[in-house]
Amino acid sequence: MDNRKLMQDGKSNTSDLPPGKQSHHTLKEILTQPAAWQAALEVVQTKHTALRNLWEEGQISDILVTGCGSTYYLSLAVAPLLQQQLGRRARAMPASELLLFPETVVPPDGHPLLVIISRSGRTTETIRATQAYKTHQKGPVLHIGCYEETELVAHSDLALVIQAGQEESVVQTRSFSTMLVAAQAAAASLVDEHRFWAMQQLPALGEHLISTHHDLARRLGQSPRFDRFYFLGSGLQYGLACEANLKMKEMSLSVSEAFHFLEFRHGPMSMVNERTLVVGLLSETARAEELAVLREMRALGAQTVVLADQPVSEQEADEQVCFHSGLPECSRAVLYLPILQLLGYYRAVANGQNPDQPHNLTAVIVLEAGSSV
Ligand code: F1P
Repeated sequence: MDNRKLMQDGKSNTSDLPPGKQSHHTLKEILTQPAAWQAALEVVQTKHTALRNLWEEGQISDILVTGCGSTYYLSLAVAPLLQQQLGRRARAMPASELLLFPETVVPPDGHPLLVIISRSGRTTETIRATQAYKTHQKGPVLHIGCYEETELVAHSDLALVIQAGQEESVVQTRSFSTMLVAAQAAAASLVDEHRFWAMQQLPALGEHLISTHHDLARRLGQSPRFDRFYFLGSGLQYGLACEANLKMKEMSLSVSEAFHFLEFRHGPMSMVNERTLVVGLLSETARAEELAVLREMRALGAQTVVLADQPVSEQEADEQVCFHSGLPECSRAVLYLPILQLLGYYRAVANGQNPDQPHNLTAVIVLEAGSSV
């Protein structure tokens, strides 16, 4: 893109330091994210009345959820959750699709709510998509982000801004999980106050998960056995599998992909061998079918890791991360993230990469005024 002007979002570039001396913002941000989840719950609580008014007065027919990169994958995780919880058709798309091909993603009629997810609130294609949507649609706009006083906040009817999610690292980790908690809490607060209050357990559950399984993530991330990684997730977990894949790919430059569980059999499993790590983000709904896929990949030589709320038998997987939350699937998606983020972080360090400043990437893609995208 000849006139694209990439903006460093004031990030400190630690790659100038010798590898052993780099202090990584990314690790600190991964380890401190549970505290930011508490802040997200408090923001949703303070905005509850405004959220309810937006929902009840908006005569919402559909829900569109959009973002870019990590926040597009967050949209993929949020849209099915909103459809399931709020009983409206919900669809996720990259902001560039909403901007460039609106007739292929915006319903021809009705009164859609547009949920705009953006850590910075400054990504040009997200802003332009929002501006175009407001010009042509009569639907309200809800923004979920980490910065106040941005263009996206200005274009939104309501903004859920969690400043505690802000990061020094280019890579989204704490911001991603914090915005996910805000989205899940917003849905819960609209349909079931008990479910919203039950989410107060998430920060403590996250702290316990990190302290219990940090070593597993480091061991697998540093293992020389693996030269390819596959993240499998279905239903509410597919978007999270895509984000786990992006963390591995952008931080460590590894061969890595995400698939729906059963889709993996239809071709991509041809890549599976003894140097493969297959990570399964288990659901409750399709647990048996998902475990069958993992057993097959193990038989092909892969090492398998299961992340689930309830434990599996040792015959089902080589390693497992259990949340033991007892929370419904729609409230606990964030618990999959910290260990997956740590896996990508330790792989990056093992590969001699600087996770704070991934190769070729910047914190925000800001295009010059008047430029084409
Ligand atoms: C969107 C985004 C990030 C990505 C990178 C470049 O930013 O694609 O998801 O990790 O930082 O920008 P935002 O709109 O969520 O601020």
